[in-house]
Amino acid sequence: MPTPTDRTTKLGVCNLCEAICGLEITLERGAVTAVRGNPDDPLSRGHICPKGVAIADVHADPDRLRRPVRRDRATGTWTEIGWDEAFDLVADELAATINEHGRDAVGIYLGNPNVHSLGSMTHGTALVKALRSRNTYSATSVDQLPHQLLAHLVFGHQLLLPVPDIDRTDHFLVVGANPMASNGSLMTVPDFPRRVRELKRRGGRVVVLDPRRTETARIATEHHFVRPGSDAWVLLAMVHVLLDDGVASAPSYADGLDAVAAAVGPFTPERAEAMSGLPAEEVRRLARELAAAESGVAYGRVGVSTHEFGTVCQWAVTLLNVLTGNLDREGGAMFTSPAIDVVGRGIIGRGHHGAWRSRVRGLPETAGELPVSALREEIETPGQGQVRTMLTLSGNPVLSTPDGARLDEALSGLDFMASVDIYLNETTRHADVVLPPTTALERDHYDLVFHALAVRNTARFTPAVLPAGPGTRHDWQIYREIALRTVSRLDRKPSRWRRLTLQARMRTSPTRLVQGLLATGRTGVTLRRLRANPAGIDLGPLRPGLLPERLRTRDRRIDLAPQLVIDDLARLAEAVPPTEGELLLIGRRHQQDCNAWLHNVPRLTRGRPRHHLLMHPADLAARSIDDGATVRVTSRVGSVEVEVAATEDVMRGVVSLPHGYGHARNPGMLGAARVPGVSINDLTDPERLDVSGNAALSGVPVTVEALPR
Ligand SMILES: Nc1nc2c(c(=O)[nH]1)N[C@H]1C(S)=C(S)[C@@H](COP(=O)(O)OP(=O)(O)OC[C@H]3O[C@@H](n4cnc5c(=O)[nH]c(N)nc54)[C@H](O)[C@@H]3O)O[C@H]1N2
Ligand SMILES: Nc1nc2c(c(=O)[nH]1)N[C@H]1C(S)=C(S)[C@@H](COP(=O)(O)OP(=O)(O)OC[C@H]3O[C@@H](n4cnc5c(=O)[nH]c(N)nc54)[C@H](O)[C@@H]3O)O[C@H]1N2
Ligand code: SF4
Ligand SMILES: [Mo]
Repeated sequence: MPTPTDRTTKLGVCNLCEAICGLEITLERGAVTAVRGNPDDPLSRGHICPKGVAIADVHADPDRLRRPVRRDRATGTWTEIGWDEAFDLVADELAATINEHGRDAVGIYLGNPNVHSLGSMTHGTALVKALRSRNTYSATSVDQLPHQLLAHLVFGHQLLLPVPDIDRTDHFLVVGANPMASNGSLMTVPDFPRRVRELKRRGGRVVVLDPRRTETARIATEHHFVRPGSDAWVLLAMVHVLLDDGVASAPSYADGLDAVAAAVGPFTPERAEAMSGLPAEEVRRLARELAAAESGVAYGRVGVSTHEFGTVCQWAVTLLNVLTGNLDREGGAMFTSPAIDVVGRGIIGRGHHGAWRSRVRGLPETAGELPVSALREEIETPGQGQVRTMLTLSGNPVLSTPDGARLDEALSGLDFMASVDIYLNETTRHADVVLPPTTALERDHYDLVFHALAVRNTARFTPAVLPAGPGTRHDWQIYREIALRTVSRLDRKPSRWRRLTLQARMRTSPTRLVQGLLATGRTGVTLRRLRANPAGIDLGPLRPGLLPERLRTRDRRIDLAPQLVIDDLARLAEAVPPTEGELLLIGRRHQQDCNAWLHNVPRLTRGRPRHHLLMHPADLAARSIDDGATVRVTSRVGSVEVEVAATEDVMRGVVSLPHGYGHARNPGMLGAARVPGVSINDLTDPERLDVSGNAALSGVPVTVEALPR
């Protein structure tokens, strides 16, 4: 029995999703024995979900990597190597590729956890910049690229993203998002369930449009099915109704209302009905109720971002907020005022689009990244600029990007691959070297991104809860070594001044950088104050009236009708209504999963299996398939075999597979035994793209057939 003196409590933070919950962590003899939500956290107010409770399980996981490992290409066996050897090997190979084949021959993929780590935000981005490869890819283009492109075009900065003011709104229109499971995205909203209860208690309404009756749909005031991929029609028809009714108005700093009216003219509620299945009268009512609400906000997320018309959808959502007077207003779509203003101070760039194009398919870059749907062909197609060496940083594109099965093959043909990751996964198993950083509990954290997207202005600095394990390296130290050692080996070195700047930047710890950024900020929040208030400092609710000053467009005005979006409407207008009997595939998230990982954590994988293909009973009957049968699902690019589960929670004509499954593809993969199932991205199609280059993962046409017994 530990004595009371062995037990200490420290405040921590969960970095697993965008909700950034504050934690209270109990330590006994140096080991974590309990994790709770911190009730004193001004943002998360004690909220925690099952993943947060399990955060220390990742740290304790014996399968997690703690030392660099090197793969013997002949035998496939992995051996631990020293850090110096690993850094030199990676730097030698990166530099050799660049010296021989040019910078673009190094491909880089950045996965989702980069955004959740301070060291990756400060030093990982600097490494990527130092390598200056046009073949830079990330999870952004299977996620929120349409949001970023639209924010760049309309508000002048890719991260100037308005956030639903959920704590004060009277009407919350949720399109293609499931915050009850995801805890919110591009809307940092810990404790979504309680905030929704409060919203409804105030008499507010939550309206959900989703092809599946999700956990969020269940707690909503109303839910409507919409056919996957058809939302642009519905949302533009709602804009059409506002304009027709004469209730639409634009703020004085906005231009282009006439162009909007002309553009949405053809998108009537009747055509929306034909495309989406949502009755025209309902489309009209939804538009009118949003406009009539005291305050209201439309919000569209992954379901309408990973979409063939993702950018049009985000444009329409923005128009609904602007034209109902709800932008930059209490209870509407509001901008944050974070203690470290990554947008206003230009710490993250405004973004650009089409500055270069992918070599094989000619797809445009956005903010320095090419669409990850193009990665496979850039590795496989010979010629100048072919990707020969890959560097992946905290990601698993084999499971998370379209046609992952073929990317899997392509990765095995590389000259060299290095990965920074805490696990061997379906992607990093192809690496020659894997460099594992410390885990979140061993690192200091200040959230540069999610404070800037939160439903309330707060600031919080969390010192590492656990000491870094012996002989380990933080992610920023790994990035520092790779960057500095690679640059020093280049034939064509950057200028002396650039090298000195890089060295200075890389040698300053993330915490020191945060300290400097706070000291030069305008909110009066300093690192010293944050250390004295470890639960966080409350800076109050989101503030209205920040526009037009906060705009980053050159003229401090909003163009409501960006040409790129208007031009894409012709493609939308050509879309054809669905055919009888067709099936469209969508994804889903569960509260206990975290994209393609955490599947090695027993307490999150226990219980009923959740890998099934969900399908409507009538669609099953039409194909004489029994509930529970194993079926073959086939798309243009591939096919998988998986058990089916009948449910009326998906609309007819829609089937759903969870995203991030499919560890069984490689026997021996982590979590394979615990988590059966297949990868949805063996079915998704890299040819289906939004105008932004984002993958259209939603609404993939598939067939489903029973397998002979
Ligand atoms: N069909 C379909 N595909 C999707 C989606 C979908 O909804 N449907 N969702 C998309 C979205 S929104 C996203 S964000 C992507 C995610 O795609 P990815 O980012 O490619 O995949 P993750 O599963 O998040 O991979 C995270 C990896 O990071 C590692 N990791 C965890 N913590 C750390 C750390 O602290 N340091 C380092 N170095 N590594 C760490 C984990 O071991 C894991 O291997 O998937 C996308 N793909
Ligand atoms: N528990 C958990 N939380 C997470 C994650 C996780 O993996 N697990 N991942 C994190 C990440 S990286 C992200 S980006 C966020 C994502 O956060 P959300 O966007 O809230 O997450 P999803 O559950 O993917 O919600 C997408 C919804 O869109 C619906 N949908 C699919 N296609 C269409 C369509 O064509 N039209 C409409 N209207 N709806 C459609 C789906 O049925 C689904 O309910 O979640 C984050 N939080
Ligand atoms: S909601 Fe997100 S941040 Fe909060 S405990 Fe769960 S995973 Fe962590
Ligand atoms: Mo994401």
